[in-house]
Amino acid sequence: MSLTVHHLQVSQSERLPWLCEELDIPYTLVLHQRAPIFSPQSIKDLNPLGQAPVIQDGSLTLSESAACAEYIIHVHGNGKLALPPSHKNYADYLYWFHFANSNLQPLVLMVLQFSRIENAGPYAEGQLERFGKLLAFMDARLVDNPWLAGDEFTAADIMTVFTLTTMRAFYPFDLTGYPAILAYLERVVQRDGYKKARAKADPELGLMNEAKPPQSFVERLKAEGKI
Ligand SMILES: N[C@@H](CCC(=O)N[C@@H](CS)C(=O)NCC(=O)O)C(=O)O
Repeated sequence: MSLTVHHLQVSQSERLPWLCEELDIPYTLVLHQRAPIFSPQSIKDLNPLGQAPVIQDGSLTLSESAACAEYIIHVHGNGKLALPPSHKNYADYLYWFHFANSNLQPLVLMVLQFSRIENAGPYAEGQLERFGKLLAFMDARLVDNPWLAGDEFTAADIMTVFTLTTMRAFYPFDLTGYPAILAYLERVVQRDGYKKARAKADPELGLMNEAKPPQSFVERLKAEGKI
């Protein structure tokens, strides 16, 4: 079977080309441009929810980046970048792999929506406070661990990094107060797999690992006269 990864540029589907580069497996990368903010018809034709990523493998079409990542790892990657139940860090691996899309990314999306509402109220303030706690929690984890699951780089890192980098073009949070996260991102952007994936998937984007947030995606569209 031959694997095709459909990547919506400037989006969390960047995880999958990065995974394929790290696994060093053959795949075809199809790039889709936002139109101008949401998915183009080409993604809607593949996924009724119109969300990326989408992968295709023979007759299979699959979405949800965590599901796609597990599929690619186990069907094409010989289990590499996932930790097995026998590994001492198995539970850490599971925790951080799921934390990315079950906690961190939904919370960022929530605080992004609240940031657009004036005087959003105590619930919004509570969520913003929780977001700060969550970053501090990740920072503490990364003080003594080079990678989220422990000593080894795993798919838990691939699931997480988008929210700390490219997502900041949508919700501009500053990482100045989180030195261990910044040191972690420095390790990430030094990886060949990350650099190769960025060059193929989003060549016009910087690495976005600095403390200050990158240029806003919406501001860029405005400057280009697209919205
Ligand atoms: N939980 C899903 C989220 C997918 C998702 O929301 N993708 C965004 C990209 S960041 C998207 O397709 N946005 C375009 C749109 O909704 O039209 C996953 O991890 O795959």
